[in-house]
Amino acid sequence: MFIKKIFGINDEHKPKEKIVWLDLGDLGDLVNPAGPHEQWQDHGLGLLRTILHQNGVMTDLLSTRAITSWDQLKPQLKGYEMMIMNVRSYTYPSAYRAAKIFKEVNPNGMIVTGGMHATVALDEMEAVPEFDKICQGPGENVIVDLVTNPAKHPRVILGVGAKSMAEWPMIDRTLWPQPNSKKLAKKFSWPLEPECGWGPGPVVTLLTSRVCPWQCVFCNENSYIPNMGRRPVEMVIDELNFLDRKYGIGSLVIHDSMFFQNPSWLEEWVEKYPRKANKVWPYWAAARADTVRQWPELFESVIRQTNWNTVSIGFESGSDRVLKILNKECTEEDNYFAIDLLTRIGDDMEKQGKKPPLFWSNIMLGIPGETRDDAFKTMRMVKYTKRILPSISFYAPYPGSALGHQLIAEGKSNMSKENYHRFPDDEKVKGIDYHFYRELLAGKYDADVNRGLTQLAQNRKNFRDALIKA
Ligand code: B12
Ligand code: SF4
Repeated sequence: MFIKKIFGINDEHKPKEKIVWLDLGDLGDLVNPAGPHEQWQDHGLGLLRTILHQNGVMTDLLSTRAITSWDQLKPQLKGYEMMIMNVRSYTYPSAYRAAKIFKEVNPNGMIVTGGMHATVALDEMEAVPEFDKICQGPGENVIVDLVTNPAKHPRVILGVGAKSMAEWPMIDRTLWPQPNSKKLAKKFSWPLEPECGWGPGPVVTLLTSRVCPWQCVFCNENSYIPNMGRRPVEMVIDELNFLDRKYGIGSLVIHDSMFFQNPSWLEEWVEKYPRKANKVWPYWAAARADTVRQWPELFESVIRQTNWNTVSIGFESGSDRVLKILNKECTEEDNYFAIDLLTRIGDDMEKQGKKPPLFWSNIMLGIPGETRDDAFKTMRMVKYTKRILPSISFYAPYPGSALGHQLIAEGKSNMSKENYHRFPDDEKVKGIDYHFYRELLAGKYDADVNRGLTQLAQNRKNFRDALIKA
């Protein structure tokens, strides 16, 4: 009972405020998480709650990740006049279920929603009568008015965002949900975040830019996230130094969809981060193979001088045919160029007694149109890479993306409002031979995959564990 009281897992939760923000995610992710990435905090929630509180609109916070059964949510939600949620496609099932529960216990209460899913799948949001307000697009310049004067707004609202991330306040990280078990709290480092194997904790997750301008058909977020200016380098460093003084930082995860873009910003980063940050913390951040090939010197100096030690690249596929299907605008050659360059830099750093950087490599399998030979080439590229943390997933047709919309329209998507998830073994598209892919990952086709690889590369095997929930 004592532990239950401390961490709030009880039926006695009493509203302090009239409004509650419900953080969304799988049950138990802040109690006994299945993996590290489920514990990352939601920057949309953090930013908008910060803005609300700075404007005197106070909210309580609850989280579906902090409970372990839906029954626990009912008594917690009772008594609120308003519930706010940031709904992404992968949290839509939780939002849907929570909305039903909220209305059951507060029939006169109002539910205000926003987030990616509202932007890309409005029809699905509108079909849920419990969602009283649905805001598409960015919310930073509309949230206060919407929450304080909801009657003024129609059911579907077009959000208003900042022109530049320079206008965003620093997120008050204490407004994020806390881990809800003694065991997790010990290693979480709240209000910073736990380490996930990329760098030492406490971890600071941050965003320096919002939109990636490319148009990969499985993603193309620039079709639904309005363009906005990048956060100035100095502001990023000031925030990090502030957090370091207050909590102590171990490493960073830069959540930008595409960190390695905009050379002038990166040059300034190379110049200022090593000089002005309290410490040159190692970090995880994303690039594309073609931008690495376009600006190899810049890539090398960002790696060497700013301690960019986990380079996330969405290689996606090792086959030109599939890269074309995906409109990745990267070729097999670009991919191998980036792999060879990072290997060379890593070997050199190792010789100097430094920790070599490695790839966090996003790979997709089960893409419509992919042949077995394409998949062998992809696995061959994964095995070829010397220093790699592969993150492999079966392609999922998300709304918002061109290919996702097409497959949904053709009735080929298996994702539904009860299950939008990307569990490793989920079969997300009709007509894909998932049995073959599972066997491929288990090594059954190693003879085909290994063709042309050195013995050392051939020895890298069994990638079933690399299938992450993503
Ligand atoms: C960081 C990130 C992650 C992190 C952390 C997620 C987290 N806990 O927040 C990790 C790595 C774990 C992750 C994982 C995944 N992610 Co992700 N992720 C992102 C990323 C890069 C940034 C999110 C972010 O912080 N944005 C900044 C904040 C400020 O924006 P925001 O939350 O959308 O909020 C704004 C508006 O939506 C709006 N708003 C939000 N809520 C509300 C509420 C109200 C009332 C109002 C008025 C407005 C409003 O106002 C906010 C300010 O403008 C985005 C891409 C992007 N650039 O946004 C993808 C993105 C959200 N992820 C996506 C996906 C698909 C995934 C994965 C399924 C795997 C993948 N990458 O393919 C997994 C699923 C994880 C899981 N099962 O739990 C998609 C979602 C698509 C969709 N249709 O919903 C995105 C858009 C990327 C993409 N283009 O594919 N992700
Ligand atoms: S997959 Fe990566 S490169 Fe392609 S549009 Fe999305 S964020 Fe940009």
